[in-house]
Amino acid sequence: NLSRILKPSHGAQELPKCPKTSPLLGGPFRVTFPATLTMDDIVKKNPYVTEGGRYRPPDCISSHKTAVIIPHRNREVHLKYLLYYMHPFLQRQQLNYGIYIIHQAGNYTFNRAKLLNVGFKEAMKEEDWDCMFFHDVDLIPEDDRNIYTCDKFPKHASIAMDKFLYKLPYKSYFGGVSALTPEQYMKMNGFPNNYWGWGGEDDDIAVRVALGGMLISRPSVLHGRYKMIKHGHDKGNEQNPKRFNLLAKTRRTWKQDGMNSLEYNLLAKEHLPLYTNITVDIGFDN
Ligand code: UD2
Ligand code: MN
Repeated sequence: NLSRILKPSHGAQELPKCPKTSPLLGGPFRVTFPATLTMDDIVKKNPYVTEGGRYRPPDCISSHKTAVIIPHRNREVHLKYLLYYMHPFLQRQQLNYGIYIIHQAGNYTFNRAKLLNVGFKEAMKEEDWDCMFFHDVDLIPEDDRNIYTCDKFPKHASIAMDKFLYKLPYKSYFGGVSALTPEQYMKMNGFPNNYWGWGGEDDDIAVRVALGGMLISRPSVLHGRYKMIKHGHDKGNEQNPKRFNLLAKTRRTWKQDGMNSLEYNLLAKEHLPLYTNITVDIGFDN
């Protein structure tokens, strides 16, 4: 039977499964910020990254599908350095991954948690991700063994940051970088939509984890290390004066406010060489 002989062989299906621990992992690495780096340099350094900032290992089948979701406005330089480190870092972990930048359009007050909700929704429309990493643009991991996969419980990954002298600032701290499966995310109705400006939303998310009946998982303090690129306070992200009042009400509001009440206007979705850029109008506080 000729047709059978000529059937194209699907190379990808013949690849072996990736090993449980990637042989490409190193340990700690030094994070510096080369002055002349351009986006084009980063593209050239990552020949296996495909449009939209997607990657799968060329030589084995990974059993992990991780989306990295980054809230963003007006931090182009931070974004460049994050991408410079993040792509090779995730590749050494042999993950299938995609990077999404959620760009808040306009000049209204910034809303990190709502942008993360948008990122979750839009990323899940594209692919059946099994783990979402919610990632500040200015945090660079410093150790390969900080594995970007999800745990049994929502994971807080950035537990040891240089700005807090590599210690957890307080016990329920959940800011910076966290990772949830879609199931964990939906169990807590996602993140709050009503924190406009700086602060409080990360604590609200930690409370939601508990209200959703879950614990917080953390990597080893030796591995969950990050450098935060130094920055001042952004214009348009002033401290949110309502944050304490909002936090006091989370227990009563979390079931009404979150993924099930999310409204936004998608303005653009671009599959750029190093990431998928989602530009969104999320409205404003009233
Ligand atoms: C802390 C938390 C952060 C968040 C914030 C309070 C750490 C490491 N992180 O960060 O997760 O809870 O407090 O809201 O402790 N952003 C922009 N453009 C802006 C403003 C913010 O892109 O104009 C994004 C960006 O990804 C940034 C993130 O929002 O990393 C958090 O804002 P921040 O870096 O100004 O706040 P920071 O460092 O106090
Ligand atoms: Mn920051």
